Amino acid sequence: MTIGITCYPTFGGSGVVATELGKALARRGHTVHFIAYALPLRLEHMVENVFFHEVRVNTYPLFEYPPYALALASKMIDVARHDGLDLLHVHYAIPHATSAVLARDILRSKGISIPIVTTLHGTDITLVGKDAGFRPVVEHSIDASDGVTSVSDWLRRETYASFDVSADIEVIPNFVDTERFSRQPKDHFKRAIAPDGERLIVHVSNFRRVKRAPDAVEVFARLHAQGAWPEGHPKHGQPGGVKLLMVGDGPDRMASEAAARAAGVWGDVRFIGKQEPVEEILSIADLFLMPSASETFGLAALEAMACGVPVVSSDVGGLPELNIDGETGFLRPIGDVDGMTEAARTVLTTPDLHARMAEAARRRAVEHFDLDRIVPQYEAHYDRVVDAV
Ligand code: GMT
Repeated sequence: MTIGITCYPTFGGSGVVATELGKALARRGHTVHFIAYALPLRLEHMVENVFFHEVRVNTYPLFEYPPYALALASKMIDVARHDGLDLLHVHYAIPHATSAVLARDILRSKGISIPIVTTLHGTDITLVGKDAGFRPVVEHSIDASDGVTSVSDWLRRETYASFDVSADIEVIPNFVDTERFSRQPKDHFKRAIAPDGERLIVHVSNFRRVKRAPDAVEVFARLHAQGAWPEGHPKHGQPGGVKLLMVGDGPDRMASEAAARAAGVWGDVRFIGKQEPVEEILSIADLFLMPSASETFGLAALEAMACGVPVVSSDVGGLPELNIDGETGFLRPIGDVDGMTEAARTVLTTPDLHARMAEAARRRAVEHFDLDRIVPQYEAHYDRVVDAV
């Protein structure tokens, strides 16, 4: 098939999923055309059958707000016509699904039929989409799509509960390349950060409010004060024994840095900004913290699990579909910093439990969320949609 993919090309789960999907589809013989305002972040190498079309919005003094949705629809029409698209797959409802519906309807009026598939990722539904001003547009864009998928069962239920939509939403969970995301020998890197054999805790996010990044620092500070040296270590029972890596950047970075200073753990926390390849960092992690207030799926946690890292997360949204409490890590209520600290301490100080959870995390990623298991589900969805129009 020749497939057009539109996504946000930034550090964000939906863009990562869209880009990895496009690359995987290309490896499986499809031709993929990315249509976005910038080159998607993980589209770093030239691939023979992958193309990129930049959406440019002309500025004009009259436009206080550049009409991106219209520029995107126009580019979709252009690519569909000249590159012979069989299907357009858009990630994130706003405004991508809306632009796609417009593009499809214009093309249809010219006798060209191109079905569209919309994948819902979360904040398009939970935050942005519930804005009353957007509601009718989001509902129409979902219902007018030829196929709709959601990255977790929770999001599917949430969409039906929050919106008046009747589209049949298929759950196709997010995925990870478990070959690329696997534990690599990076001991020198680990020794540089944790020279005394401290356990390394990692948080990866875009530091938006919803991620509650300062909670990760707070959990770390409490663990540090109580001590998290593993059983059998000469310092077991003493304070310390942990280091924290904060990966990513965004609005709450300063608040997180302030929390680390206020708690007196600044010397044991490193804020390292946006990083690729993240699998190298995850390869030296002992625990992943995801204290989010809302999380449709938690792709960053899945990438950690694939690298054999147990996860302590909040029990919100789609996280219980990914992180199995007591098996691959622990789930605690939003904002339960004490509970998360206790859970993290249990995993870090009990080597047997840590090894069991690390193995279970990797196994769950491989058995349920591997790219080769999930990408064919998208292909089957495309086939059904194309056959139906
Ligand atoms: O989490 C974000 O702020 C980014 C957002 C996005 O749309 O890029 O992530 C959402 O989609 C990811 C990929 O499907 C999911 O793994 C994240 O859980 C989801 N984020 C939220 O629901 C907050």
